[in-house]
Amino acid sequence: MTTTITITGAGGQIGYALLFRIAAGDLLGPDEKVRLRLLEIPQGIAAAEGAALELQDGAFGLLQHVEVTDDPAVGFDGCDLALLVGARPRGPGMERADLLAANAGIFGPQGAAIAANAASGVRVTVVGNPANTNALIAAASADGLPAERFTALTRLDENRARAQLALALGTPVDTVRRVPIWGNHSATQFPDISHATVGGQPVHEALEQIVGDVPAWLESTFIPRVAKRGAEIIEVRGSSSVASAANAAIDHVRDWVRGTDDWTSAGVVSHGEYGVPEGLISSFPVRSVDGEWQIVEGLELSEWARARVDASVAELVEEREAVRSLGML
Ligand code: NAX
Repeated sequence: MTTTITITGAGGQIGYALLFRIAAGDLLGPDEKVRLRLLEIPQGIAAAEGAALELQDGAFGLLQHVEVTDDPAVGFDGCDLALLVGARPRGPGMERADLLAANAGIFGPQGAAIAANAASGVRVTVVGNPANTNALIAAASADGLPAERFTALTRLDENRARAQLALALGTPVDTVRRVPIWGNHSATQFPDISHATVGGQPVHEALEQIVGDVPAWLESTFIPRVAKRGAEIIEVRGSSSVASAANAAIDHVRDWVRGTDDWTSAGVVSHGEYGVPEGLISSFPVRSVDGEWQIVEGLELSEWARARVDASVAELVEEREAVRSLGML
């Protein structure tokens, strides 16, 4: 079998990190051949073509074909998996409404091109920011495709949260489980440890031994650290998160296709779960079963957690309203 994978913004930083991992089999395993379509805007074509030359030089056994294009109809032709990475960054002096409008102008037409050209079972993952609302716009423009096929990446936030807990607890990261992100991929996101475990023990109990006042630690240290990690990386590295973002995108798509054995986080369409308004693409605790994300239902949220979820969801509602008022939804 060969899977066709389209990466938009393939000439950019995250695109560059993604391409080689996908070609090496990190996304779909060592037996699945891949065909890559690199979709760019004209200014990014040369960088994508350069990456395509390097892909040739990697002599990857699984890589069947690479195509570079600035035509969405060609880029999404027959596509099984789409990673929408290319987006309009916030420029100096740019208002939030301008940013939302500029991205609606990208993700609307891309959603339509996916519906018109991709394989009927296409699965779409939006990485480009504002990821949740961009996914919402793409889904709304994709006539005939269920909104469930459009997701936003919040796995990097979850990976960051699990890593911070592992550091605090002095334990390997794979022993820390069930740390969902709720809401928007933004500073309002809520990394939730209420149901988290470490080596099977509640994280809350384990943390108490180390930090004492857990609620205070969550408010003053953990949540801001996770939410502002992107800014910390920029400050230390002098450039935004790239390899960790590509890694999270690979985790997300791999789990979506192959399934999960526990909860993870993804921005998926709400059907009203946990009171999140229907149609929003919000991050939830999810499982992947038979190739579909399922929201983990029935979790108790404390009053404090509820307020955190509500604040982030309110931001998603505002973003949707802003795009609607521009007539772009
Ligand atoms: P770069 O600026 O390096 O690359 C973006 C690429 O997208 C450029 O090559 C540009 O030419 C291309 N592009 C722009 N508009 C396009 C369009 N309409 N069609 C196709 N390609 C287009 O950014 P990079 O560091 O790769 O980041 C990409 C996006 O990921 C940004 O929006 C960034 O904010 C977002 N991120 C999202 C994360 C998440 O967890 N959801 C984390 C990492 C990252 O911040």
